[in-house]
Amino acid sequence: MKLDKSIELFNKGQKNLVGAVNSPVRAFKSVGGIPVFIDHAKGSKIYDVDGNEYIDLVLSYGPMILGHRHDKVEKSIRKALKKGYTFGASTNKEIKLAKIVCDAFPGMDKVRFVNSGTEAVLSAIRLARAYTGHNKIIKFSGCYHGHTDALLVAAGSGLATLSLPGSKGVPDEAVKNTLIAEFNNLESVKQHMNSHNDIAAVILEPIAGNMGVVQPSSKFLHELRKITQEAGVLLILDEVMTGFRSKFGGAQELLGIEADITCLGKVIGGGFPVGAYGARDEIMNMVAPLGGMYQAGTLSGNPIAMACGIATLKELKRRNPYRKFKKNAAKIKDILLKAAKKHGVPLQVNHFGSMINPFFTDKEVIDFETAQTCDTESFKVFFWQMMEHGVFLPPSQFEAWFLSSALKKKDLKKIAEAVDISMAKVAEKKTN
Ligand code: KE4
Repeated sequence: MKLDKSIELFNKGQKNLVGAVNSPVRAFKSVGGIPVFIDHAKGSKIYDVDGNEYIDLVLSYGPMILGHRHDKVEKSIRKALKKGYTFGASTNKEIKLAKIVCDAFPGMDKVRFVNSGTEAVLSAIRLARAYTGHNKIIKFSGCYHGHTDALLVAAGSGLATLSLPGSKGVPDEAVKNTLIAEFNNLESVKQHMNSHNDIAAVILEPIAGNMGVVQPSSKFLHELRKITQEAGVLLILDEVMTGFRSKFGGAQELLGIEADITCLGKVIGGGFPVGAYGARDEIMNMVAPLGGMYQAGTLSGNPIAMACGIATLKELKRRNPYRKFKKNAAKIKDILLKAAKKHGVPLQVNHFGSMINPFFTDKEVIDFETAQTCDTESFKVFFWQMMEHGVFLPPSQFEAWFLSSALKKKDLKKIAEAVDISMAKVAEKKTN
């Protein structure tokens, strides 16, 4: 596989960019080799600077749910561009997107747009503290909520990939109010709640996607909602990844649970930088300029990003691709398990809606601990073989794969061929 130009750009990028990337996972650290640099994308395909074509199962870690450069979305962006890029004042587009989002989330009366999932989460934490007057936050090991200091402990995603326990530069004071519980383990939450009377909120990904895809047991979520409700502890559901991905709206409606505060990102910007946090009026009315909890942003509600988000969500609502997502995810799961069985490779596959990923382990993956039993060396072999055979995967065992509505039957056929060859290679490497 020719990667000359990516290598050239990777070397050139070292001078003025940290590791030639603007987000650590893009450096391919956990799979080794040189990260590919992308030239362009359209529909279900993405093309690197050396002209290699791939079926894209990264989708920029979620946003490109309609595939790349969807005609209707692009038309809306071009139209918005003609009016100007940003004004530092409100536009009707922010009201339009806010209505679409709030109508899709029963528990949400108001929303505030920001520029990333991280910003949405850090604002939600501050809001929970403002509303309850308490400071402690419970998070779950393996869940990743962006890089806000208070939550960079026992996180997933890049931190799980890089096996960094936390992060340098995060002072102890910043995490002294953060308590760690175990996903799918209610006792670990109860212990904290019985030992502390100043807990503001519990935050979790309703479907974890940052330790790989790990679903909550149905009892866990409902029990968690019950005990937090009874204790006056807010439940923050981080749907930055799951929002609009498993159904139009959030995973919470599918799972039959309602958050006090919901965080969103990725899909709601359709590829432009948009994050959001929302809740019922009595909570959101605490946010400036209505209340005393301050949060602001120069480009929050940016009109081009709003236009892209509106067009993306409108097309998602019209297309309603969720049944197809579920079908395709089940097909890919079947392809992976069949190939693993054929070649004698221990494999688990978890999926939820249009998020899916294989775990190279013989243990059922139900939390961060079991996710950590994966053989990341096998994943590394699998990853590069899939790249060689035209399938672009997230370069980490602990990142979810994403499906778009642009995925075609012939793409699934190609994925099946690539999986079979890649699994054979994994088996071969394991025996050598
Ligand atoms: P951003 O600040 O990256 O927009 O969102 C942070 C975030 C918050 N919550 C959840 C559940 C998330 O998954 C994320 C970001 N996800 C990672 C991928 N696992 C983004 C990719 C990256 O870090 O480059």
